[in-house]
Amino acid sequence: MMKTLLLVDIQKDFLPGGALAVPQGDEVIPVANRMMDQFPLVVALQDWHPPSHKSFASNHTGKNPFDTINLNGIDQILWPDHCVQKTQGAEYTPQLDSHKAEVIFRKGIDPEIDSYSGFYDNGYQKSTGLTSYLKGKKVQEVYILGLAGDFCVYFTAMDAIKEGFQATLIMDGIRSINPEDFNRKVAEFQEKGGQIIQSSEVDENTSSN
Ligand code: VGL
Ligand code: ZN
Repeated sequence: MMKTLLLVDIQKDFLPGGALAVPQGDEVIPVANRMMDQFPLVVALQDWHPPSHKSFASNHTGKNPFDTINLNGIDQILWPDHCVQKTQGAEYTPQLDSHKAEVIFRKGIDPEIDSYSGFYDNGYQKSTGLTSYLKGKKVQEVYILGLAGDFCVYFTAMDAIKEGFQATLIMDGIRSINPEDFNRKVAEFQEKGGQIIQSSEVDENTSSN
């Protein structure tokens, strides 16, 4: 019955003024802060790249951000340098009550492969340990919000279903790089059994914990 709130990458680089700013990304912060008090367990994800990460356009001569390449057999969008370990951009914004997260799972550490999902890298080679952690806590339901909807939120949500959790997107707590792409991905998520909800509806659904 245990429910978990999963906060995806609410880091400075994904917020206005950041290196990979998601439009209106800051609007998820008050939703996240409100939701944290409604859940018995809060887990946060943190995009955490070394400077040499091969998802960065700057590490490929002649390539620009948003070009795509084949990286070790996987299609890879090249990004501006973002969420570099130990830099300000990788930090949670102080407006986020991130101290309420019980644990932080970091991803994107291996320079050879990107990791949009909080559960696995994009090649499904390595687990982050998130499934084991949640199953060890008898979590069955995962509620997800954060940034960016069309990348890390979507991949985390799809993997949550694959890993056997009941998964719900808190829609007003999500902003996307490309909102139209996100809408298509939400439809796919729902086809796989995922649920969508607004934060205002969460109270009645989780208070039984
Ligand atoms: C993300 C692109 C690259 C995300 C992370 O958090 O959605 N997107 N790295
Ligand atoms: Zn990244």
